[in-house]
Amino acid sequence: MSGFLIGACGARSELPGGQTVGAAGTQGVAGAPPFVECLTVVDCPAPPPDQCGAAACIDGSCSLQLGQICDDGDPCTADSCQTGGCVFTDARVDADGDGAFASGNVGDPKAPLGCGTDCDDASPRVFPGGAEVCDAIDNDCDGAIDEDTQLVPSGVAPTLVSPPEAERSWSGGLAFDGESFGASMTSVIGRMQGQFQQIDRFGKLVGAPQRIARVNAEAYAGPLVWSGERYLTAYQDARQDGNYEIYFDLLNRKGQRLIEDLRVTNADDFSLRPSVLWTGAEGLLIWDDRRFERSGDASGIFGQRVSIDGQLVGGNLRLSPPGVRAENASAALSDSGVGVAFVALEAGDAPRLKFMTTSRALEPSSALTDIPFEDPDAPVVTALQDSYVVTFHQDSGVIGPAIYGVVIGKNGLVRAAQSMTAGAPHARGNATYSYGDRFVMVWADDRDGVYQLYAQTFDSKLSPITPRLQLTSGKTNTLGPTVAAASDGGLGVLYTDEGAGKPRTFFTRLECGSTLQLK
Ligand SMILES: [Ca+2]
Ligand SMILES: [Ca+2]
Ligand SMILES: [Ca+2]
Ligand SMILES: [Ca+2]
Repeated sequence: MSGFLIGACGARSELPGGQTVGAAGTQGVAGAPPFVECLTVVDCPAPPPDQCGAAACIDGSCSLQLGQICDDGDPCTADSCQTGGCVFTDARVDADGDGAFASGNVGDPKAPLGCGTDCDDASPRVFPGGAEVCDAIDNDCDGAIDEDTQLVPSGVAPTLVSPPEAERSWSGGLAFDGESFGASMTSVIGRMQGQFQQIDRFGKLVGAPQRIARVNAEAYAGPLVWSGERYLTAYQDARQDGNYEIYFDLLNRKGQRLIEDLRVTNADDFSLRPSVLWTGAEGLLIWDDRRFERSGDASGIFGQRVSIDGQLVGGNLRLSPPGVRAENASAALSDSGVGVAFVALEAGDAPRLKFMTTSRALEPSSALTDIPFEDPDAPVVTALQDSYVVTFHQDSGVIGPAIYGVVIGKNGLVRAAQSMTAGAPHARGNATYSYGDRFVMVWADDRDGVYQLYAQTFDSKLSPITPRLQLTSGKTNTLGPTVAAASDGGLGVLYTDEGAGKPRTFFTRLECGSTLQLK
């Protein structure tokens, strides 16, 4: 090609009109080629986008006449030269479509072409003037998180979730998928089975309940976690000759199974009570396991990593130390790893509360913390920004009068231990939701003569920062709460109403209200 061009060119010593160029956008300078060979103008360098000018191909050589440089001095516009004149266009971007342009400007690499006021242009729930809701996010870009908000009763009657054909039903797990809730419950329909029910964020049932396991084998419904795209769940059932083993399933937002039931344990004796965590990359299961009891060793707390397409990652991992009789585990994910609380049965079957941390790969990363307390039962772990909280009740054969809490720093030291509720003969069963700097706890106590559910928000020192709210007020015991937060800041609560000998599963919710309106 170049041979043709050279052959086609005329006398190369004669400079064409205008200025010759050696590279796009530069004027001819000493040392640069005196001209660029061309067949047509498209072979020639063009002026830079923000400068006017005209290129030409004259007698096989490029010519570039440079004109006005377009610069309005405004970093929030894109400068260009079009058809011989400067054009300045608004270059601000609103990537999340909430009407507020990204903050920053062209000099800010985090917000190119910004110049707006949206402090998070990846979230339509965040913009100046946005409604602040209870979601641990600064929705109105004023630098304060969840200011002037608190949970308030919705005023809506609870929704019966378990189906009419269930002879009995108990709450299992609850999660929010970005639009609606997913609930799991243990229902007796001939035999026990785990069922999934989709519930919209106002508490209305969506579609029919789905059985969670493919095999119908005396299953207890377990917790649900939403990955952003699918639910993870784990449960125990008796399909292996009545020997309870842990299984794992993936469900879509309607509760339809996406994989074959994945067997997690193959253990002598029972494996029970799985917790499920989602790290953002894989699932973590943590459960009680008695596989070593018959060989003279103790029951233990075990863990398993699971991939998002339903494959085991590595094998079962024993988390609690050998020789410690451990059961009744709860786990929560923090920035730094996983906090695990459990009950260890010591000499004379005396229960003691223990806490340990692991990495996100479930490698134990701390020694056991012993939490001095008589007869602890049913611990629940909550991860805050700088600490873990373990909440639990007391069972010495008689249920104790309060829900208790301890704060454990990331270094494993216990910072406080105290009763968090008061005023009832008995309190039991709690569920928590973390906002990072505070958490809401839902529990059951019988100050009214029957167990009713209550909710209250506590700070990281376990001090209450909102009034206690009553969630249920029927004539029969309501127990077994499990909670999940919706994107509007509301809190869904799934629970069991024991009824008159016929337990059923219900859903209720708290709304996120403005304390300014309440005043
Ligand atoms: Ca925006
Ligand atoms: Ca935004
Ligand atoms: Ca704010
Ligand atoms: Ca907020």
